[in-house]
Amino acid sequence: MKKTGTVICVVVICLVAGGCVYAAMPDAQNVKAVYENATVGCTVCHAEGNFKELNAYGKAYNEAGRSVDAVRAIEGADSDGDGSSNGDELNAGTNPGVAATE
Ligand SMILES: [Ca+2]
Repeated sequence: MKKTGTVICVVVICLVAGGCVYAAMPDAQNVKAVYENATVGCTVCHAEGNFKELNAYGKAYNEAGRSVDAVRAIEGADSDGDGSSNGDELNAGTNPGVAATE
């Protein structure tokens, strides 16, 4: 019984994580088109641990139109309010949607 629960848990985690990656692929590619060296995972746009919720960068990107032009349009903004622009953060490999990242 315990093994069945573990298998179900692993399948659910893979579906959730894979679903995020699959659903966000065009968005990740849009960011990579502008910031080739950016580390682009789910949490660039989504809240940590709650992929149904967008963080500040994700909301700005969404409102700007979810495109390569949207990435460029918000690169000078500081969505998470940590003093570094979204573009500088993506170049540096930090998360533009979470102020606590370095
Ligand atoms: Ca910032």
